[in-house]
Amino acid sequence: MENQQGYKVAVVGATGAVGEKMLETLEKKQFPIDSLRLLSSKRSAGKKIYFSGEEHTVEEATPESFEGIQIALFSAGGSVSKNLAHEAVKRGAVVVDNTSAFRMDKDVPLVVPEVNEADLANHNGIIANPNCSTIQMVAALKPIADSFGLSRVIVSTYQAVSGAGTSAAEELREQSKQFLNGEELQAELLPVKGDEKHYPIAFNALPQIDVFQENGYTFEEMKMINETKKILHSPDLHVAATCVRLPFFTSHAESVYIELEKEGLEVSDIHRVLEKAEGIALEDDPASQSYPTPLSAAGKSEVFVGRVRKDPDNPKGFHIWVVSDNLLKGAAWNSVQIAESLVKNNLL
Ligand code: L14
Repeated sequence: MENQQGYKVAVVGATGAVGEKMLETLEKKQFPIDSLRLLSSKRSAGKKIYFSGEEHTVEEATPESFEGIQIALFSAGGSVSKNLAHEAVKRGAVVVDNTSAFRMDKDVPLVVPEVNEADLANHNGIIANPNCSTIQMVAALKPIADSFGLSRVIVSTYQAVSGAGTSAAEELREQSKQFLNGEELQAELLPVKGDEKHYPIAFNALPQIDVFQENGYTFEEMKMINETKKILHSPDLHVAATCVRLPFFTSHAESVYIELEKEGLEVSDIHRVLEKAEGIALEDDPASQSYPTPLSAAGKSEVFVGRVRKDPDNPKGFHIWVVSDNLLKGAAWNSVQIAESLVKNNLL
């Protein structure tokens, strides 16, 4: 590492569900930090957070907060990123942004290091961290696409409430108690904060994550569609998504149907490339009922893959089941991994 002292790092959204995991991940992966600035909205300013045994006071994020900062990890919502990311860049920081604010911008690399690390070389100060559901899916698809060619992806997701923040997790907790006590369920937040209608998530399944678009898909579904094509450099790839929220706290699961260019492959062929792939853990043995679940993946960095099956009617088709911790590989760990990669490749 060039700078033995470490880097001047800011975390924006430090008190949020992802921010908390970013700090845990920086600590756990021993990212070289010289100084750490914790930033948030005005509402959370003043809170105390311990990092590596030292107390830090959270400050309100302003343009001046980024004076002297080298790496800024943003996860405080799209509007904060739109207001402050360029201010940070202007002051010399490289921004890793975990919101949808810049993901589809042409001059912003959208990166999952195992998949398209080389795209970082073209950054102009901002690097976007993809959507959580997209990250785990492309991590599993990339090695398969490289070996066998990929022409179509149809995904249905089973997503945890923590993706919508700590208040959504709290809503699930409260509604679960209400349900078990035979009380009426109070729905105030999900499926989308501020949207017109709210539905209970406890003991339910909601086919809406993020707001509806004009074409009838939700924004979460369109993020998966557009981001997948961008990350895999495959504008012609056919991608369709249905995103569903389920009542568990951590990890997203995905049922992914893929159509390959190559015909007549076996499950063992798919297993072979996944076993060798970086960041992927294959857990697939029907004989021993081995497959990943949201609970088994929670707290882990890997993307877990199981239930690989041949389509009985399409010689190019396969089904796979992909599970990963949405706050780790889906957010915090991927962002820190991008920061590590920037350091390693002298791109700060
Ligand atoms: O686009 O509500 O990064 O679970 C990912 C989590 C949007 C919200 C993103 C959720 C967010 C989504």
